[in-house]
Amino acid sequence: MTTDTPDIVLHHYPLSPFAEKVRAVLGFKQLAWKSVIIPAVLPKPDVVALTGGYRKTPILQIGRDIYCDTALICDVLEHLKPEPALYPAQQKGLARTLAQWADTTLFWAAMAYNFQPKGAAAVFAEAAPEAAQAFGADRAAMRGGAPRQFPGDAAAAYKSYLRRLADMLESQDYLLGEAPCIADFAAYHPLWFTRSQVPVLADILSSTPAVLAWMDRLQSFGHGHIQKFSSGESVALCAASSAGCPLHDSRFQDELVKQAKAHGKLDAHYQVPQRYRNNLPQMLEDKLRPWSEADLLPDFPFGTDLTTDELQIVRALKKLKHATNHPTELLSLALKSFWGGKEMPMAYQERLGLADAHSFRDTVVRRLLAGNL
Ligand SMILES: N[C@@H](CCC(=O)N[C@@H](CS)C(=O)NCC(=O)O)C(=O)O
Repeated sequence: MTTDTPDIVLHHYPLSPFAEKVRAVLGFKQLAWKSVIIPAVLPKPDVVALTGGYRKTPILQIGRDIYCDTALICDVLEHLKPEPALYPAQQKGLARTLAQWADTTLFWAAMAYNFQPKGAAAVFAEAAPEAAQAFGADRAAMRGGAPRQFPGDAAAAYKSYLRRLADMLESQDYLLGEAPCIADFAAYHPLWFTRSQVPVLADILSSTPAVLAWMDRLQSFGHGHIQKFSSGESVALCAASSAGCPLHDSRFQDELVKQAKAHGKLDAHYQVPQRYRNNLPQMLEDKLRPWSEADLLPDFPFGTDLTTDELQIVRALKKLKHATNHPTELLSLALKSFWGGKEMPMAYQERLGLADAHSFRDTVVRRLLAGNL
């Protein structure tokens, strides 16, 4: 991994198909990552502490940021390492839509097929009977008591979906072309479960050899470079990253660090690295100036309900507000206004409630604004 790629931590367990989707994407992108093994059933205290309540698998952690749901996780990985791409330029919408179908319709049919009594017995062959019972009860509670599809119905649907995939692979190596995309990884993981976790039921795949060959191709990417990590280490990483985040406004960092130290979330000697201390509005303004001056950063890129007159007033008010904190600016503004003799249009005066202004304060404000319209 290059030094500017942050630590990627995946919280998962080996048997999880959705985790296999992400592991395969990590392999495709040849990323290095830290692996935290989490429980497959509740309770999961460390997981819910990190997510704030979400219990599903997998979750992705980058420093103090936690990403739930594999659709989002894949977006984040694409952002971190854009090549090789998961979202083909010309087919982004199609790829996402096909992935969504695979993560839902295909997944549920496949899992109902995989967990028919023969499959469940194979999955829990080595486990204690209580483990199988706990798993069944946990998943039934997750489904809100709703039954799984009947195995016969699930098998019929699964077969028909496998044929659809085979059709797509007739003249190309991957579902949408010659390179894998998000749709391939989404369709792969439920089938991976059938093939590797319930081989007693894997015969269903043999009538679509093109699908098996495609699975081999996806499997050959591997899982990337894995390093073991404990859940305690991941919680510590989260705590240690909190104040170092480059996104925190530097004006609030000292107070945040003080609070985090008081609550034992940060080491008493922690100091925000110098490179994050200049995260100030002025710094952003300076960086963006060339584009603002070239008129490439409109104030309201998505449009505004304000009229042109109102926009002009807002600009003048902003200038005035800024000047009140900068005495020399205020002085030159005042000189310009009082000697310029410019009048504010009546429509503006009315809009600001200054049309009938007689007090000294209102008269000064009206003059100051008029000079800077
Ligand atoms: N839409 C979610 C679905 C994740 C999901 O259902 N994962 C299963 C494991 S494959 C799960 O969370 N099972 C319960 C658990 O692990 O606690 C995603 O894409 O991440």
